[in-house]
Amino acid sequence: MTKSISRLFTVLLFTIPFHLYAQKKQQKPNVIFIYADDVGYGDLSSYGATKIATPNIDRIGKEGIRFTNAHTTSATCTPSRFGLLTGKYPWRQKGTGVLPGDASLIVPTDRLTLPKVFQNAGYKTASVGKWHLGLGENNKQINWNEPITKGPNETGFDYAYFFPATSDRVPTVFIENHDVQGLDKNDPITVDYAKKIGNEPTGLENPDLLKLPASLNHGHNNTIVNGIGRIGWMTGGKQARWTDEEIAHVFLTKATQFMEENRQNPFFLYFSLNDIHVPRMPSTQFKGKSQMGLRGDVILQMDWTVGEILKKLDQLELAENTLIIFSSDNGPVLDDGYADNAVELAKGHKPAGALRGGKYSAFEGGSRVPWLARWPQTIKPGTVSGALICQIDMLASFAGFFQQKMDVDDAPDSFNIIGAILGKTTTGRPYLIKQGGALSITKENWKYIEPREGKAIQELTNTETGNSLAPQLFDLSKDLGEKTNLADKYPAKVKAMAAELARIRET
Ligand code: NG6
Ligand code: CA
Repeated sequence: MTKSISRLFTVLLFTIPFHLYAQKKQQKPNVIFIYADDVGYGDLSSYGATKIATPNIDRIGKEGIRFTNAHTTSATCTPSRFGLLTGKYPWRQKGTGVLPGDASLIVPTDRLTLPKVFQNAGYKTASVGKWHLGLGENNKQINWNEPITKGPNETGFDYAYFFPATSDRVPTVFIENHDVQGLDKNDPITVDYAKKIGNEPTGLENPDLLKLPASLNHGHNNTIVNGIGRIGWMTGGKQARWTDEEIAHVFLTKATQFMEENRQNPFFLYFSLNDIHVPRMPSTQFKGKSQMGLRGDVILQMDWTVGEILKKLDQLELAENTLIIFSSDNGPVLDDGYADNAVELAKGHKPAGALRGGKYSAFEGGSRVPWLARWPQTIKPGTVSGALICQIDMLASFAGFFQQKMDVDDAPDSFNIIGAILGKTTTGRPYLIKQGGALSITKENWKYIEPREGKAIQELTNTETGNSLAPQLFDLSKDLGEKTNLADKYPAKVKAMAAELARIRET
């Protein structure tokens, strides 16, 4: 009841349907959501980076809008993507943490999803790039040698070209819709995450075969593919295995093909980049081109990729009526498993900018991310917005934009804030719950992180986790870096925010 009232309220308050935006009678806008991996709040020149330049991504903001208070739901990939596609906080569903490469699909196939909103509006939809939301039936082992039963196609994407999990996890293959690409039936694929299978070299036993050594103690030392030790073991599928240096180009080709094929009709492209996740393996074009080693090189590669998408929009004469959004799935990390010297070579570059923490953290560094958007017909160039927005709001915002009705059970945590997303208002969502390890709630200028057991520093990645047995309260308007815990000074505020967090958690 309360939920439906609040939904009605937000629909009335924030709905600005599509026809009010369109200046002349025309086709609905194409929407491209570019989802980079592990890009921090300080990694782009438009967000203050000085040691690396990202002119193409910055251009989106210059010709459109740049957000300073935009967020993921979570500080890692799988839950953030789950939130984006379902409009539901990932912590409401078990098993939404970082998934292995052989996990079952965790996005429900019988509920509204972000791509289905676009399908319902008559769009062609595609998912190109990293998937990391599981595949196949619940608790059933995936057979990689047959068509894979459930995945992006079943959750709302007409077309999909992707890899299953992360590039540091097996199986290291591309899948088009339901089928592993380049598979030789006489060399079937087997995958295991519990034990070694087959007799191929592993990073642990054959470190001499590695072109990119693993960092100490991170793992990443199972089956070696393309000279890189992975998480998990695989056998077979030799011909189907990717070359890491080609991933960015392969995904870009598939993305631009989809744009070309759909130039005559509205499309939604979810373009989920492999960059800048580990293993950072730039193509020859970008090797050694930054002054920051491999991590810098893949930032340049990512920026180039975005530039190619912008070029393609110009070539197809689609730029004017396309909303293109760039964001990231979680905050930055330097050492995430491979000895690529990212820490040493950062030389003063601050991947999280002024924020505390990074990937895996409950502090802002984990989940406050870049978000730039351009839609020339609608968004005023050069807008900078401090509206509180979250990727989880894409679903209800676009449902509102198309004036679609949603069930109360659909996207329960998604707000229709299309006005903020398109820069028409700076009123964003009223509050936001985020997940590092601990949950936090942000409302107006205040952020409360609930007490949580566990280490204050995750040693492997040298991340401040935000874990503390004491409640933490920060005034983000004065202390974006979350340096001064004000919990003792404002006990009533702590109590109120803890109660609100508990209430939302239980709804
Ligand atoms: C972690 C991996 C890390 C990365 C991450 C997923 C270890 C020690 N670390 O478990 O390397 O793969 O999972 O990243 O295994 S994410 O961006 O997809 O969430
Ligand atoms: Ca990520």
